[in-house]
Amino acid sequence: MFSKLLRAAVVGAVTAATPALMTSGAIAAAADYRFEVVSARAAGPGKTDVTVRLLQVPANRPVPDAVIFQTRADMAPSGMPTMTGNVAPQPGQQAGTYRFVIETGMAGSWALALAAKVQGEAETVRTTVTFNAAR
Ligand SMILES: [Cu+2]
Repeated sequence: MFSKLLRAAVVGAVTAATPALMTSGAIAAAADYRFEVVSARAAGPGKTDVTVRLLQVPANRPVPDAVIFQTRADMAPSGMPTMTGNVAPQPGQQAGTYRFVIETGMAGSWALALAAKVQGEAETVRTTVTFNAAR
């Protein structure tokens, strides 16, 4: 009951914010999903080990087995959008978590943009999260 109400509230907010989608009759299912940072730890010189969780927001449920097919790390949050770092996928530790070792050659705030396919969802899920690199 509660999750149904929550879902209705979220869908309402999404359609209100995206009138173009309303006219086409589509519901932005991808907006039901979000990546969030679980941890960002130094992993040797110039590297950061970043774990994110993919959540199905209305149910607040982790989503396993998503296929992350696009990644980009850059220092846009620090005013350096052209400074990028290589992103190497690693095995996640828990279902619904996804892990990367990112070449962060400079300390500061970094952005990690992710594009993923979720089983049963036609739309691509895209999220940009930020994390801090110690070095
Ligand atoms: Cu930089």
